[in-house]
Amino acid sequence: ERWSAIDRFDFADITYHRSTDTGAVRIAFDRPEKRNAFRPETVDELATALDHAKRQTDVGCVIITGNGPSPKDGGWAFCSGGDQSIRGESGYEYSESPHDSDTASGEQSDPRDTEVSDGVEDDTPENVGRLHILEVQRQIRHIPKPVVAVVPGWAVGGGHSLHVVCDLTLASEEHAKFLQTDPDVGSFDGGFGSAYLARQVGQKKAREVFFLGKTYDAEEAADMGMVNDVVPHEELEDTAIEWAERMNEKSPTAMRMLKYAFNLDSDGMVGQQVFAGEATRLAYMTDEAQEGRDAFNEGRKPDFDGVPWHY
Ligand code: 2NE
Repeated sequence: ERWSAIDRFDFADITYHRSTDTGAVRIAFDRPEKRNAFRPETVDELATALDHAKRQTDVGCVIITGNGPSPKDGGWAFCSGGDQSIRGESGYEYSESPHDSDTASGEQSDPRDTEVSDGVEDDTPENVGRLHILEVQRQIRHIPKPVVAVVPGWAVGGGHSLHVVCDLTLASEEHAKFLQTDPDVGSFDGGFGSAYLARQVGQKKAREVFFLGKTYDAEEAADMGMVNDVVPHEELEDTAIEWAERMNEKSPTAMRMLKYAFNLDSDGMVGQQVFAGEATRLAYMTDEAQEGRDAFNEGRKPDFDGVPWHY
């Protein structure tokens, strides 16, 4: 009753809900028997849901979590990273018939579904290994509203990096566990998963996370500075909704500008571009900018007389 399904999508690896109380959506990994490991299909679905969430102008908060417990052993997980069982030579591979009836058929069409007509070269992309979870990391980073990682269990490998890149992390007191296995499986997130983590917890601790591969419980992760709060497992979702309600009471423009301001010093020129885009949007809303537009459209010189040079 807290959430209602957004059923315009036919997702197989995630679930996607809208809060019935406040402007929040809940995107959840839904492969609990694999500790919510992601495969390329999962990543496509995440990308579709995040893009949809971005466009909802009455949604001010995105919650990313993992469904559970596992029907096999009762274990909980946020996400255990890339599914190692379908990892090929250069990345994670789609299954043989990736978009069968039991897989995603969201609004975004599968780029490999290109029709081939006589005389037209088959430009269906090959099923090469994918690492496009990194594109999802950038979506989380650039979506103009806070993203909260709600961690009900294991956050491991690429799943750990996903919580790192989210704006806030809320963890289950009993079940949340944080672990970096990247170098155990010959992988390395050399971007946000490590460098941005170091900005959160400091260089020594971030190096410890990767180099020693220790498992941290929720309290330890909070003490390190990579988790904002720890609550009893049964209170996780209510707390996430409370956070969403608090954030939804704030000025959307201020929240968006703050998110991009926080990103700016670790996003380089891209961060500047994103921040500047929002500054341009604000400028477009002024009489001054509208006079510039109108003058062009009316074929006259713009009249900026009377516009103050603010100081
Ligand atoms: C997550 C962890 C620590 C859980 O351990 P435990 O003991 O609670 O569960 P168990 O028995 O290991 O796992 C339960 C089932 O889930 C599967 C397991 O194989 C097992 O399956 P069954 O034996 O029941 O059939 N499972 C769990 N994680 C999986 C995974 N990632 N892929 C496929 N199957 C998985 C423990 O399971 C663990 O350490 N998992 C591996 C974590 C890992 O190494 N992830 C990949 C890191 S690299 C990455 O994510 C990445 C990146 O760094 C950059 C770009 C893209 C991806």
